[in-house]
Amino acid sequence: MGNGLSEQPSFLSNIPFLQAFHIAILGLDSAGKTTVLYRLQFNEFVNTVPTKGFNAEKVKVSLGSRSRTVTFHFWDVGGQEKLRPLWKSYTRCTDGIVFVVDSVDVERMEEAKTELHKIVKTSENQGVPLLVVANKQDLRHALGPAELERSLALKELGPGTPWHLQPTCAIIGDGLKEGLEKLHDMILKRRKALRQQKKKR
Ligand code: G3D
Ligand code: MG
Repeated sequence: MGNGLSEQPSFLSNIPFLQAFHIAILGLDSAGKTTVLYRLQFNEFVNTVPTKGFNAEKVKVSLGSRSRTVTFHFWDVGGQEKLRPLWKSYTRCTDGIVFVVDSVDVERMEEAKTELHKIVKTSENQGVPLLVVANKQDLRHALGPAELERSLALKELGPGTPWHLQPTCAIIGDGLKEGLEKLHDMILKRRKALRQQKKKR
């Protein structure tokens, strides 16, 4: 399995608007990962069933005030406990991680935090931009961004991991585009920094 970039001639990787970005969508089961994916792909709500393995979709999204079309390869990986060891394989060479959280599932917030920190801190994922999707904001009792930032201990991820927390409602699509814009910006910034580091060597 390779990421989109490895299939592209190297000159294309220097032209940001021609690139496809490889993104792993992770999170506990029932957080809303597949709903996020299909909302982005079809621009409508799709009734989901629990994901047994993974869903892979190539999605074109128009981003920014100039409506640039950006292609993302999303890998939506099942979040049940027995599937989580697979997450590592899907984040190998990934450009970004989307971690979806059910903002009302207070009981499993500690578990979500543990899984999030585990995957972000693996050596392959050092510095990979992270979008935390604080989903199900339409529900009463949903935790707000500040509470989620604290509960998930996002500040403890350290300065090496660029992250953004985005409140969303995947059912109607609220917040998803804004979140992707931020992720896209973080990815481009990281690539630029990596290119500059390479030149200095
Ligand atoms: P997963 O892929 O992370 O396992 P799913 O999660 O996308 O299958 O979603 C799990 C359930 O959460 C689904 O409901 C889905 O409709 C619901 N859901 C997803 N996003 C939102 C949201 O923003 N708000 C609300 N209220 N519900 C959401 P069912 O009933 O099919 O289990
Ligand atoms: Mg799913």
